[in-house]
Amino acid sequence: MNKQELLYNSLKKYTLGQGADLFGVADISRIKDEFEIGKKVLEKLNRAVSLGAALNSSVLSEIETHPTKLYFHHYKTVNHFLDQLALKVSNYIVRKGYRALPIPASQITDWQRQSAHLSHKKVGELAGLGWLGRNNLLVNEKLGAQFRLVTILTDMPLKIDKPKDLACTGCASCVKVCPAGAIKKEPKDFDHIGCFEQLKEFQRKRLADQYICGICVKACSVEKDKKGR
Ligand code: B12
Repeated sequence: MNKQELLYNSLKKYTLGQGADLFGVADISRIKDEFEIGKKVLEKLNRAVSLGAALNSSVLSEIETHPTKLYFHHYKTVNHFLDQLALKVSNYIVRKGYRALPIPASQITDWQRQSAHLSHKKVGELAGLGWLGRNNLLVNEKLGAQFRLVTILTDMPLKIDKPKDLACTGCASCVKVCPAGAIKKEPKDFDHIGCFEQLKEFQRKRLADQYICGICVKACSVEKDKKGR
C-alpha cells in the first residue's frame, strides 16, 4: 500500500468512527477557481474530503405536503453535526502535519445568487458519493438523496476517488410528489425558480424559518437503510 492509500484509509477509518455515513476524496485542482474562497488560501489545497450524514427516516416519514417542525429541527441538527464533524476531521489532518479548511455545511455567502463558498454537491459527485438526480440533489446508491453534505479542503496527499458513472433510471417518485412541479424527466430541466418560489411560500406560511421543503428528499430512497433510520 502506498502513502496516499495509507493516509486515505486512516482518515476514512477516523471519519466513519466519528459518525459520517459517506466518505470520498475529490481532486479539486480543476474546479477550485469557481470557489468563493481567497486564492492565497486555496493555492496549496488540491484535495477535498466530501462527507455525508444520513437523514433520519422517521423524521422524513412525517413529511406529507410541507416541511414539518421535526424536519426543520433535524435539518439544523444535521448541519450542526456536519460542521462539528468537519472541524474534528480538520483537526485530525492538522495534527498529522497538513493543512485543512472546513467549509460550512449550509452557509450562504451571496443571498442574491443563493450561493455558497463552494458546491458540496459538485465536490461530492467528483468524490464518487453519487450522481446529480432528477430532483437536483446528489443521489447515493444506498441512501438515495436522504443525506446532507460537508466538505474539507486539504493538502494531505490522499488517494482520489472517481466520479460514479450512474444516473437516475426509471424511478420518478420525486417527479410525482414535487408540489411545485419543478422536477422533470431530465435533471437538466429542473425548474430552480419554481422550486425556490415554493420554498419561499412555505417560509411565508411560517412552516419553517428557512428555505426548506423535504418532500423530494423523502421520496428519494434508492435502497431503504437496513438500520431503519
Ligand atoms: C443556497 C442553497 C439552496 C437554495 C438554492 C440555490 C441554488 N442556486 O441552487 C435553495 C434555498 C432553493 C435550496 C433548496 C434546497 N436545498 Co440547498 N443548498 C444551498 C447551499 C447552501 C448553496 C448551494 C449553491 O452554492 N448553489 C450554487 C449552484 C451553482 O451550485 P449547486 O446548486 O450545488 O449545484 C449546481 C451545479 O454545481 C451543477 N453541478 C452539479 N454537479 C455537478 C458536477 C459537475 C462536474 C459540474 C460541472 C456541475 C455540477 O448542477 C447543480 C444544479 O445547477 C448548499 C450547500 C453548499 N454549500 O453546497 C445547500 C444544499 C445544496 N441544499 C441541500 C438541500 C437538501 C436542499 C433542499 C432539499 C432543502 C431542504 N433541506 O429541505 C432544497 C432542495 C431543492 C432541490 N431539489 O434542489 C443539500 C443537498 C444534499 C444532497 N444530497 O444533494 C445541500 C448540499 C446542503 C448540505 N449541506 O447538504 N438550497
